[in-house]
Amino acid sequence: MHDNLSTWISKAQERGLVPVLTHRNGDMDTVGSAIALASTNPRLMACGKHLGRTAKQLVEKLNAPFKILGNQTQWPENIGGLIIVDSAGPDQVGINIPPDIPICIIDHHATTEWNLGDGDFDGRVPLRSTTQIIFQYLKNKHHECLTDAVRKMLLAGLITDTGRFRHADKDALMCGAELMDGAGFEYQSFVESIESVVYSSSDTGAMLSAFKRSKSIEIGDLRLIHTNCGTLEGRVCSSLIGIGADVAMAVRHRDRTTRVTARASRKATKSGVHLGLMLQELAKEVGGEGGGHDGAAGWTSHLDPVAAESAFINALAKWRQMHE
Ligand SMILES: [Mn+2]
Repeated sequence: MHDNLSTWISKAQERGLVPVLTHRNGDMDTVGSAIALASTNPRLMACGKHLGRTAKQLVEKLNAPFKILGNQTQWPENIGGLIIVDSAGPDQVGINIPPDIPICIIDHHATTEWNLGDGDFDGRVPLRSTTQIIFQYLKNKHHECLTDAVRKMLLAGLITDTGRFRHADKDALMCGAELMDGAGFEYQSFVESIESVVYSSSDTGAMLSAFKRSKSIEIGDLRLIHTNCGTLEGRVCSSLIGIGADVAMAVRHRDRTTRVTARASRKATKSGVHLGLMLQELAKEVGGEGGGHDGAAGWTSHLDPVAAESAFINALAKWRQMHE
């Protein structure tokens, strides 16, 4: 795979610029992957719709090259190819993908909505984070690019996507160790620096209100806690898992779009819950786009929030009956 990826990239950069586009959530895995990969060639450019909190902080601290694309982005004429990292489908980047340009997908999600053609490159590998795929490629093909800054980008993506290694497996742990092997910085201080994301008092207030509105229901042997909130849904859901939910779900409604964010405990996924596949199926049935991992997934649709909430609860009950 690494030889083919390297060939695809060199052909693309001969034709022109090669944007490396991130998922619109701008999380550390997608941003770290894009910046690390873009460091291998001057014609590669890391860019995307948004930088999440942790990613923004690290990009600023390391002065890493990343271009935020506005809503009216006009792609330059001379694009030789487009690389998209950590996104399970075209709608997840939040920007229209120019037609008739070869694309390269590098992703680790369990579900996928991409339709790839002849000149496209399929770099999908079921690992715990996209940064692992990028690290393996750099290790084999561009070892000189593994500077401390690039290692930090990759490590931060690995740490956040595995929930501080709680959802890691052997490969993810080994990747962490390899990233530290030869690094000129200390692991503990680095973790402390990326964990020190400061929440504003309005963020904390929004999360507290979301907890107050939370409702707990039993679906078979599963305890579902669900709520709605306008920001930091992922953080709210993982906190709800921390207080005893098997599955946590938060609904956000903005600009006539309803976003459902869901998390499941390891106990739940081991007993057959797969939120990514469940939400992918639900989106096919009632509309919108859904997918992700077994324990972390999302679904965006134009349903009203109450309808989306009950659709999720029904889907989970149905899934439970079929996959227990
Ligand atoms: Mn990821």
